[in-house]
Amino acid sequence: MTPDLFDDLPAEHLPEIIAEGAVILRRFALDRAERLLGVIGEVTELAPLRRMKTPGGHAMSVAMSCCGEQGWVTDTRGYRYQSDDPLSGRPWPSMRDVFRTLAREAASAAGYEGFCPDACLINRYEPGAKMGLHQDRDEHDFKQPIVSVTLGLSQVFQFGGLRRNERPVNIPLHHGDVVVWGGPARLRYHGVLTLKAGDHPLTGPCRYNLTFRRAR
Ligand code: MD3
Ligand code: FE
Repeated sequence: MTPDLFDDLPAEHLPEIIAEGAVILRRFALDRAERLLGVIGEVTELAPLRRMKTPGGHAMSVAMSCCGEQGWVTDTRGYRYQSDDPLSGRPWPSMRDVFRTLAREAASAAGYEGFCPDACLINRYEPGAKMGLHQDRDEHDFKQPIVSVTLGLSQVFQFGGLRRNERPVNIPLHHGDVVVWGGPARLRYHGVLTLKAGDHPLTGPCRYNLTFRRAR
């Protein structure tokens, strides 16, 4: 047997380049998953998870909350970032250090130095929940990357092209996986398939996804 070139490297965190500008860091957040989930609990006590309405008037299947100086909202008036939680009329809970540090470290591991997010979206998927193909284009500067973190149940991510009609590639994301999207991948269409029922030791029947962004 020929020894493999990568045998001595830890199986963890090997960057997997899925397209120019898009890097998967498998299990990158695993060792801090329980702390991240604790912070999700703390934030969502102040800004509860809610199913917002799309501009078309349909309730999204994913429940969302935010922390940071800016939060992403949708209602019949459209999609936007704003500094107040529309449920309470008060500022979103502040960005927590564990969150900020993870986002910065992951961006740096993917080649984006100095990432400083002002928004973290917290998505909670329960069985049956999904997110259709879309672009993230409500942010001010598309040169800033987005960092995403999966916690709990696995879910199939769909990674498309720069045009909606390009067929997406399916990529399963698991507990602790982090993906960084920047450069030419920043405006790619993407979504997630319907979450299947399951039971995760830390999150029970759901998947959480954190996305760190620079909105302004
Ligand atoms: C690719 N969330 O909140 S994260 C979203 O799993 C969103 O909750 C999904 O799409 C989720 O907007 C996917 C992965 C992701 C996030 C942003 C991207 C992939 C991206 C921006 C550009 C290209
Ligand atoms: Fe998105």
